[in-house]
Amino acid sequence: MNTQPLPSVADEADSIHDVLVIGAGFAGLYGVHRAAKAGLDVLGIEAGEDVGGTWYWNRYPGARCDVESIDYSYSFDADLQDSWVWTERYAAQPEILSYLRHVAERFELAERFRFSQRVVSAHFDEESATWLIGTDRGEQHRARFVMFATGCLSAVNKPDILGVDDFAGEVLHTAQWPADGVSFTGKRVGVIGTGSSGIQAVPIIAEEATSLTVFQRTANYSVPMPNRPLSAEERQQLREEYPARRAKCYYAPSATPYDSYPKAALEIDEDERIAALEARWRAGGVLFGKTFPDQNSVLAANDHARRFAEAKVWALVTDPQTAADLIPVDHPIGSKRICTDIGYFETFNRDNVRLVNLRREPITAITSTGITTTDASYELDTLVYATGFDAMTGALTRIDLRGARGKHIREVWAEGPITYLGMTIPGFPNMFNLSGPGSPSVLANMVLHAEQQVEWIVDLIVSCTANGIAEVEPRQDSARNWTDHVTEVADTTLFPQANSWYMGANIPGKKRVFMPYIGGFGNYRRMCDQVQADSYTGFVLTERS
Ligand code: NA7
Repeated sequence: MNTQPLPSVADEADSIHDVLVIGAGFAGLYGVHRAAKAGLDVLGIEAGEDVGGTWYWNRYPGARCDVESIDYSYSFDADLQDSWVWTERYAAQPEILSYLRHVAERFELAERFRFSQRVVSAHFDEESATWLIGTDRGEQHRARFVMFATGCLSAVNKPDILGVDDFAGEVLHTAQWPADGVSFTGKRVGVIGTGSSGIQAVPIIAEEATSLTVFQRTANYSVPMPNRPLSAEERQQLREEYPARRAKCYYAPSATPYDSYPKAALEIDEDERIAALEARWRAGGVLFGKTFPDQNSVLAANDHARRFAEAKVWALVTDPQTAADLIPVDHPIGSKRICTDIGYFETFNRDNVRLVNLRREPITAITSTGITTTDASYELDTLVYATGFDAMTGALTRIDLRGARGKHIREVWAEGPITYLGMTIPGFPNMFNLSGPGSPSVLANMVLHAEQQVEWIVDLIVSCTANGIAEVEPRQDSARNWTDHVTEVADTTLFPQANSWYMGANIPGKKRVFMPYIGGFGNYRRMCDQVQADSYTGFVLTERS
């Protein structure tokens, strides 16, 4: 927990910072560091007691990143990159949190943050061209520019089920997990949700609990995570390869160094296809979702990968009805974020684990003692919600965020999030949203993505400061064109066919639109660089006397 002395609130309310950064995750920490390094007066605000963002909140058992640790780490400082030792190929939550604490300490970032306060309002004051930010502690802070580094998977989704507040036992959400951990020993546990979080937590909870009941609304595709410790020799080799690896990632579609199979699935014969799928399955993780270049755009190509993954489930799960229930029936493989597991399907062979298919027997109510479905009552001691997030837009739309002329973000985004370059919003001058809708975001390695955006934004703020620009705002037409482009590119893929959180489909009433930019991180970076090189085309830059 951060214990650094902070300026008094009274001091704060009167001063105008150059930049406010909201959030102390990967993006926010680097935002503060980069802005401070550029000589800007920067203040960070964070809802948690400490740094970490996603990795602070998601402490559920089994939480692990599905991008390799050596890629899912900062590249901006060679000494940091060289000196930090990742112990596993895919880092678990505690190690990523330790890494972020180390970064905060190394670059003296924690003292620039006010912790344990959640931003509840952000209003643009046209008179002074500044943002006024209010927190749930009653503090107010003012700045010329604001960066929302509030995460795309941070606004927790707890479903509105009849009787949701009636359960008398322990209630947990994977994204609000107690720091002290939870004991499942001797407990009858229920987990609602089978996305990445549920799929990671289930095998571990099953080992400890007396019984585990998994309530599944939609089956998900999941690929084994080939995790293992990294040996000293491997680490040495990786260190030597790092510069070339990073250089490739900076312009790669997902900001990771892997390519798809060199031929399309439909160009090759069955033997070659199976060999390629098997190799990719063994390589493991989310990469299976793009084994072939045509896999996410041509349904027939996707079907090959889908059938291959389904055969794996049949081979792993003993009970035929359970195996059938665990196989998705409603979306192409990869069009919902593919999950990465350690022993998920095998867990359903345990005597103490059962799967409830909510498509066959929907939940009718949560009661004081458990969950009632149309077919049965399940008695529980502990109820775990692994029900995800109001992704990509929720962190902004849930606060009182008003831009110029008092326009609320909920009004401006009512028909889906409109952005320019995924970072800026028309009507919201001097405001930047990191990893937001309209950027590659969740489709890329989020750490390198955060570095790219932060550097671009800080360059823009420095340029405005140097040139007497008081306000920078994207033009309405440039935002419209960008957002249309985001949709057009998505429409060339199979992704819009799934009821995913990418589409906002998991939140009742949310506009159905594919939110991240699927045109590739490298292409996105080039476009951002071009806008900068062209003196910020698409923006209105306003001087003030
Ligand atoms: P996800 O992937 O959004 O998964 C949430 C799960 O919760 C999913 O299986 C949902 O089923 C289920 N859910 C949500 N609401 C309900 C209700 N009302 N009843 C039953 N089941 C429900 O969130 P995660 O936290 O697992 O992962 C989010 C991302 O974090 C992940 O993709 C990685 O990028 C990291 P549904 O599919 O909506 O039918």
